[in-house]
Amino acid sequence: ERSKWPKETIDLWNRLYKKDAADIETIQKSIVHHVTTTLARAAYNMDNFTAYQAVALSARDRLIAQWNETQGQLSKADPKRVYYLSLEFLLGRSMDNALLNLGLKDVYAKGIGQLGFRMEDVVESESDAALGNGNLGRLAACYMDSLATLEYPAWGYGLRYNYGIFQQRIIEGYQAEFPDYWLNFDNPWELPRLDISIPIYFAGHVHSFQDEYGVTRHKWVPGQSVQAIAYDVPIPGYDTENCNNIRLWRSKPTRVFDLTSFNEGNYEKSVEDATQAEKITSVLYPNDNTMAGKELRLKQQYFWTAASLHDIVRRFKKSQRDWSDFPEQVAIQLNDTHPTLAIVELQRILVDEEQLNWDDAWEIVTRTFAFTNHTVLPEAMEKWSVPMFEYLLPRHLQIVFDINLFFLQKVEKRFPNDRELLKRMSIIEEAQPQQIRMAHLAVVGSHKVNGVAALHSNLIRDTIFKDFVEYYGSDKFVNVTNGITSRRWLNQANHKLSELITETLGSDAWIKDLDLLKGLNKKVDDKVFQKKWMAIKRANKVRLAELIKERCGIEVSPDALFDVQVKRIHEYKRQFMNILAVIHRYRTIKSLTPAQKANVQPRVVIFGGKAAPGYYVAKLVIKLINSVANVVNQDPAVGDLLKVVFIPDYNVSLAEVIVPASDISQHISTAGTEASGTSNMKFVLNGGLILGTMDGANIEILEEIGEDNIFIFGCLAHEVEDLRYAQRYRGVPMDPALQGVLAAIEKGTFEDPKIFQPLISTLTIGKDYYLISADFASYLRANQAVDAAYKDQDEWVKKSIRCTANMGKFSSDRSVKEYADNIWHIKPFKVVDNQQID
Ligand code: F55
Repeated sequence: ERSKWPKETIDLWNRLYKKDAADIETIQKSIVHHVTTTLARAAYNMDNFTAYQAVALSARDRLIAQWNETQGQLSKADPKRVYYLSLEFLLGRSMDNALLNLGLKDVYAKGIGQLGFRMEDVVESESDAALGNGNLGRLAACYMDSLATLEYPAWGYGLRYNYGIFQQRIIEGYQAEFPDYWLNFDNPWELPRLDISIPIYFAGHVHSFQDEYGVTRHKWVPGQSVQAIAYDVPIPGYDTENCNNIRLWRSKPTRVFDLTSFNEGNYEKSVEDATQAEKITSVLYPNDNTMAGKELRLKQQYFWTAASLHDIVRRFKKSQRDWSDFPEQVAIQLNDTHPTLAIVELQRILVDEEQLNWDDAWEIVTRTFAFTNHTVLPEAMEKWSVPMFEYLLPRHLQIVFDINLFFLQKVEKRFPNDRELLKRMSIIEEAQPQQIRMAHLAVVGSHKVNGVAALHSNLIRDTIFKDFVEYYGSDKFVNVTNGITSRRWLNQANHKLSELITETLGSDAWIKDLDLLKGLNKKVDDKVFQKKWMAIKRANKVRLAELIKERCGIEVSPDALFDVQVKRIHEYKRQFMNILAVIHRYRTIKSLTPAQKANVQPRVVIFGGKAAPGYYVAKLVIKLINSVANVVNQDPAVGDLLKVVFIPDYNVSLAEVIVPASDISQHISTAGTEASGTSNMKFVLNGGLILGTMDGANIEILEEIGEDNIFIFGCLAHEVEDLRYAQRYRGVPMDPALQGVLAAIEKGTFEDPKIFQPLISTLTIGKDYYLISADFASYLRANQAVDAAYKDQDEWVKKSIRCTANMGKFSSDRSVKEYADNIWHIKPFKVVDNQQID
């Protein structure tokens, strides 16, 4: 025990334990030290990747020091903490961010420059940590950055997948998936905690008995066990000593169980069991916004929530407080329904293991959890089949049924004799077999439920959670509009623009207070400033053009309008509508006289994004884009007037190059389907304009930047239902321009039309669920408005500056503060730069 050490021992520690100085020589020494010892390389045998590893190890030493200091001071003060449970953390690269947040970017750049390396090359040697599908996972990463920067005591909990989101290659125009084995080379950004090993159980049966007071109690007698091993990823805040943590769990076989099968003489089975155990954290499920319903996925969810809760409860118990204080010390945020089992697991711990009575336990549980919903799409709603759930988690199933029973009894009391209402609100769906509705369980087990943009939060109140709003009252259902971190998405990704902004505002305080960007509004008409602004955009476009040349072999002109749609491929996001409009544009250009062609605004249409491997129609969209690109890009009648590009393997670090280079980006989901969108925020923050629908956060972006600086088209969310109805039952004809486009595909303009038949049939009258036909005419008009506006470069630059200037609201610092104040009720805890132990 440290507190029992004699004074001399403490003094000795304090003399030896000194934070490293941040001068160039100390830094270089530490890099060289890691090259020659940790990496066992000679200086002359060093490449960019080795340099990256050495810099990473050197930065990591400092992160560990900050991490230790933060966690030590937190343990002592023991303030309320928030735990962010997310199955996905899409962190991307770490090095640039770590150096920025440590405040050591410049000195490291100089240091390695003198050692013969360029910082850009070293930074680019790092591969992405891609433990996420899309912006649900990226949101978690932005929130972790903001939590640390705002000095909130917060931990993330997730899984350490061996394989992140698959790597996408395009083969003959089709998506092909390849494994992303990102741990091939050691990951310097994680700290393995091999000593933290938590047993996690599955299957078995429930033992019921009477306790000494004659009360019936239940005990789970599990049939299988695995171990959860902790890996910690330090998350430093920007310009602070605080360093938070993301704890990722990895599954490992349990020794005892191996030996049991081994002793039975069944060696093969013991090895097989071990393999099954390791499989749990082997791979990230690659579906976004669709539910797969696989047993292994349920195992992942329980493994992760049980390990995390075990850890949280252990930390709470150290303080020897009363259980009723638990919600005063712990807030747990559920990132979508994926961690909803945590609600059941905490109730099980409190009732079965800590012997609390049901109602006291349930009060603690519901005061602890809050739930973020990210979608209203029916196919994305998580449901688990009762038989499968019962086999893996027999005791948890009983608890779910009890939670449901007590809940429905209360509903019945408030709204008597309404069987339809009970059926609608039940956590159990009466199907064959029965299904557990995880969203209902999450609502019932939480004290706050939030959507991720104003429209979306209103929609969930009016649709999927309508009955619950009536029962609980509307205070439980709140909005927290998503945000993005200005550190990664402006300062790092667009460093030149960032420098111009700092120079113009006279300070870099905007990096931590994004509303300060408003100061740029007074520069909108400043010609010198405009020129600098456009020069930076052009340089970013040149950089992207080089990347396109290198990765796709396509030559594009940086003087053309860069039109970008990068995001997961999904029918509701309507990449299909985009490529159909590109075909329309192509056909129009082909019909023009040379004189008319001179007036056409040249455009490069850039696509990127992954389709879920089992999502056939989405994969056909990728094929169509590539087929169209093939024809258009080689047509001499078109030349530079139109180029079409599909950039393979879209990921976070590609986004960091693409986002700052866009003139227009497309966020064109059918109104009411995109919960928020966050890339829309990234593009506008970087001075790119939006072509979009009145959906998700587009609406709030419009409110902030003004309608003159955004191109909006299409039907509104409240019109969607009527439009679908009209289409289905009143035989509304297909848009004529769209008919022309489909005819062109069908006559074989872009490869064998048979390939695309399943895609085209999604537009059959009455089946066009995402309303491409209904929105097509206004989409084409909006595209023309974009062309016209871009031709007026004097006005365009003003729009671009106004975009950036008015994006302060969309900082994830603002979002996180709203969560902290209104949902978690936690306060910042400032770590003091104290290098002494005591
Ligand atoms: C991943 C797995 C499952 Cl099972 C379901 C959904 C996902 C997923 O990746 N969802 C996702 O990314 N949702 C998005 O969340 C963003 C952050 O809130 C929103 O901006 C976006 O609108 C929403 O689609």
